[in-house]
Amino acid sequence: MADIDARSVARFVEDTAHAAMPHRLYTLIFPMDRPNGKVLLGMKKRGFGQGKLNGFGGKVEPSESVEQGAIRELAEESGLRATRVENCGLLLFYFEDNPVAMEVHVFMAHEYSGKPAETEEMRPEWFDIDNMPFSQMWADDKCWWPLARNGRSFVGRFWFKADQVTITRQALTPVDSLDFARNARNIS
Ligand code: 8OG
Repeated sequence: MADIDARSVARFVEDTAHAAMPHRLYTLIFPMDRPNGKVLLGMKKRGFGQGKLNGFGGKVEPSESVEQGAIRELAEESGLRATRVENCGLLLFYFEDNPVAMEVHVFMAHEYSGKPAETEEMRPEWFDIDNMPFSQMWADDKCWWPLARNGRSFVGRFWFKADQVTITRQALTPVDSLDFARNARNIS
């Protein structure tokens, strides 16, 4: 099926029925300032997730690796150039009115250059990693952020109603490593 990205790794963590769904690949990257306990979020000004605070990211292009996509989206949306990133999570989202699953590869940016700048898509702002604005974020974020914040890797699956707010089912698992995804995608 044209919609199934060959680099999808969802089949490693999904049951057969879900693995047969088309999956679209996305990235999500959080610039971290560990010494000051801060993370850079952006207010999404348009499109899917408009009005929410989130990390930076978007669709992975066919011509790039997942990691390259994360770095590109961060530069486009915030002006920061990431020089050291870490893949920390795999998130799968199923919306009741959408036959296509979202496969989101989550990264932390530990080193980067430049200053955050507002773009057409995002208004960046630093937040305290222990006082996150969850009421303005996607509903699943408060579930897995504590793992990400503590440097743990994770695989999460969330089933949303069409309202994009109500979670009807969820499964979140800390994992020792996401190497299975890296090896399968051959990202570096
Ligand atoms: O290209 P576009 O901006 O539409 O990509 C969607 C972005 O939103 C992408 O970075 C993945 C991210 N995203 C979801 N769902 C969720 C979610 O539930 N929580 C968070 N934090 N990000 C999400 O698509």
